[in-house]
Amino acid sequence: MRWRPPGQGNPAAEAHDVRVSARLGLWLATAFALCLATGLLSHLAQHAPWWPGRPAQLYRITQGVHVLAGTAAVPLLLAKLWSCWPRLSARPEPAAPRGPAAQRLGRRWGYAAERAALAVLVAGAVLTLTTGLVGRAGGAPGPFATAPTHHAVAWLTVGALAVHLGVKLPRIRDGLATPLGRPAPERVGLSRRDVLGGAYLSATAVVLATVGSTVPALDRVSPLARRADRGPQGLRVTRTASAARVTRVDARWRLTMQWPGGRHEVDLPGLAGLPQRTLRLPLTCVQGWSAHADWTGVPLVDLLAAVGAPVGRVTVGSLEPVGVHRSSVLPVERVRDRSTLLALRINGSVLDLDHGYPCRIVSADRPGTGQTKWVTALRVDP
Ligand SMILES: Nc1nc2c(c(=O)[nH]1)N[C@H]1C(S)=C(S)[C@@H](COP(=O)(O)O)O[C@H]1N2
Ligand SMILES: [Mo]
Repeated sequence: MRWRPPGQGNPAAEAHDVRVSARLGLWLATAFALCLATGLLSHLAQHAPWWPGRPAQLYRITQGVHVLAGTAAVPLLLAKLWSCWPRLSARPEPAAPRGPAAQRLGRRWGYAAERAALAVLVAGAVLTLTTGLVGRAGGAPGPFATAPTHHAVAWLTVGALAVHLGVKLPRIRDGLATPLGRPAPERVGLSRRDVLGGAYLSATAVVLATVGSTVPALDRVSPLARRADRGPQGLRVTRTASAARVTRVDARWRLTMQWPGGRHEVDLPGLAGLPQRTLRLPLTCVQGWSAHADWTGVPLVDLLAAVGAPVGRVTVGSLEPVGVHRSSVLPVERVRDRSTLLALRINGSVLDLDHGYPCRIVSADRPGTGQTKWVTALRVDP
């Protein structure tokens, strides 16, 4: 179905016309582009050993923007789908009955391909945002792997979006270049401006409602933000000790360090007796929230030197019996960095059990998944 100038079509369809869809599409594509760029950066922060770890706030910003742009995309996508709906179900204009058979066949296949890409785009966008929201809420329970699903459907969406933009470019250009105009007098229902205004307002509202999780200074304007300062010792806790089934740490606790050809055990007074370093660092979760604290502990590299261990990749083990984040791996670049601490204190006092007592990893610009709590073992692979 070709787009008709207003006045020529159904007067109830004003809000569905291509000027509205194109403008919503522009904002939605901007939000998706931000999500893609920051998603890739966050992925590197999680997985690339060469990720610099500086500035210490980098992951906090990339992941915060990622989650906020994804959140803003939800009302934009709903409005966009609603505005395009009549055209989604439209049939193509019949091919000229007397045209060459090959041309008619080509048109039919072209149409089928475009529709298939559109189906992937709609399903992919809905699934990407849904899995993103589930991840933001802490992940799905059970074996459903939220993050890999999110990544896979995001790539499908990006591919389908590229096809869609390529096919629709002339129409998008038209739609954006045509002024919104006054509401048609015979209009029924919402005007173009109503729909756009509503969508922009909702996108702004959901961002403001949650921005405080990422930018603690704004948590007054964010009723839905999870306050960073609500928790033991003035810092929120995502995974409590009881949830991780770490109920108590007894006096026999030792940190066991192992490397090829060597092994050393140190108790808590032993660790506390080593030279300590205090750093103000953010703790950032993939869910988008982040919080700052002063962390005091032994730089990991100093600890290795003190016990005569070589420097290498370090696998960190915790007291947590099960759970995906009970262990983590620090690439050697991170181990060498003196801002990677085995932290014993938070804001000046001994870590609460919920914060990882007796010690936890805290490293600059490291995604939360690697800030392992309740550490009990370090294995060094030089
Ligand atoms: N042992 C252990 N350490 C862990 C986790 C965990 O589940 N178990 N969760 C990690 C994640 S995903 C985050 S975001 C941070 C959050 O720290 P918090 O639970 O103190 O808020 O801890 C990390 N350290
Ligand atoms: Mo996390």
